[in-house]
Amino acid sequence: MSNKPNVVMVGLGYIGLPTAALIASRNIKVTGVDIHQHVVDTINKGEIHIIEPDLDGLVHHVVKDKFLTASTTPVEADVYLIAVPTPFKGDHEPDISYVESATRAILPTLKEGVLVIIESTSPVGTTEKMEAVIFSERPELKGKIFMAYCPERVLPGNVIYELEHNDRAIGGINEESTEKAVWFYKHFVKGELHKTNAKTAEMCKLVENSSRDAQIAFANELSMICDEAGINVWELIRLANKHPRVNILQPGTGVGGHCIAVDPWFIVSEFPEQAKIIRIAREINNYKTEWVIEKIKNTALQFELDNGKKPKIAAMGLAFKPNIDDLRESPALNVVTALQNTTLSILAVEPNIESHKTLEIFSIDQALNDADIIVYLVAHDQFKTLKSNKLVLDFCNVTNQ
Ligand code: SAJ
Repeated sequence: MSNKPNVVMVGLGYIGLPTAALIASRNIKVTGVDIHQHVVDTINKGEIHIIEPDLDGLVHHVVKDKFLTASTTPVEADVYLIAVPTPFKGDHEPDISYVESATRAILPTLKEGVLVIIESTSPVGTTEKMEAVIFSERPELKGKIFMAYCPERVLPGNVIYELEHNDRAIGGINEESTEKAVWFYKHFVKGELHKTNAKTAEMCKLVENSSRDAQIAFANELSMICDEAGINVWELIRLANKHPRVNILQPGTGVGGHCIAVDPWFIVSEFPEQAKIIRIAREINNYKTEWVIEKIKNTALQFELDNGKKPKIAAMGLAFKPNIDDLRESPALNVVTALQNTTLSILAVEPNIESHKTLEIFSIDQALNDADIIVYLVAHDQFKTLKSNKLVLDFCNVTNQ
């Protein structure tokens, strides 16, 4: 393998594109592969099709310098990375068909000595399954290529920085593969590269997000207990966290995003007997969103009884977490959608977006002015200094800061 490898990145989404651009920024030739022609065309123009701070400038630069090109078909390379989605099918079972089709797509271009790395969040055993796919179609490559699993662990909104600086767990199908993958990541990662085997690396990714999910579930459960008990949950958590070995996270509208609410199911579906806390944490966090909806409906009902008219409700925040514009898998959006299916009148506010395809977006001022009840669903910075003498339901502790 030459000193600077040629790279193919299959999947140019939220992880694949920033990773491809970062690698290309080290003057390494990267061919980004995506099945969507419009994605390929956009990138080849030096533009991007996703929202992520600092990514547009980086992509523009590496495309202009010809280190990154996009294509719908893979080419020959030294290193192949797979970063395609792994959605659910049926009852929360992981669907690895995209990983398999990506593997099959690169099959004809593989040659002796190449390194194949899967980055897609995957159920335990996926790398070994893909190894079997490759060797059943190309038996002559048995023992002659390297394969590893290396999950990304970047925070949406801070992807470029974290891709470069976070530690990584790297697990090969054998030791030579692990070593080869470590050599490769050293080209662009400044964080520590931790060696393990493929299965452990696969499980590591799932466990990281399950751990966070379970901790958030604990906070959400506390919030519902405190509501019954007449205790301010935020004060309670602040006080409990004064203990040197306690660190309770923050309750909210529920858990959203594309990772934490998804990955724990990969463990539950594979290990249903053992994965008890992991399953119940998922259920609690989903239930918290239902609980919020009920709370708002009951408050609206009481308002109507007291005032003889239906209230207008300002729903403050639609994103899946504070200070981003990403509405995918958002519990706040689920709350608003559920309330819009009732007879209640909802003024949706999301200061980080200008418009939405189905919802009318109101300005903060208009919503505060027109609404009878203000409901805080996401702790955006823009909400922290707002004052109102209306009835307030704060599910994310934005009014006490
Ligand atoms: N949330 C709470 N309370 C908290 C913290 C978060 O309710 O105290 C909610 C957020 O509002 C949001 C959800 O949890 O709805 C998830 O937000 P997040 O910021 O915890 O995580 P993500 O989904 O943006 O990114 C996670 C990260 N994983 C971990 O922190 C363990 C990130 O490092 C992963 O790379 C990413 O998942 C991924 O791609 O898997």
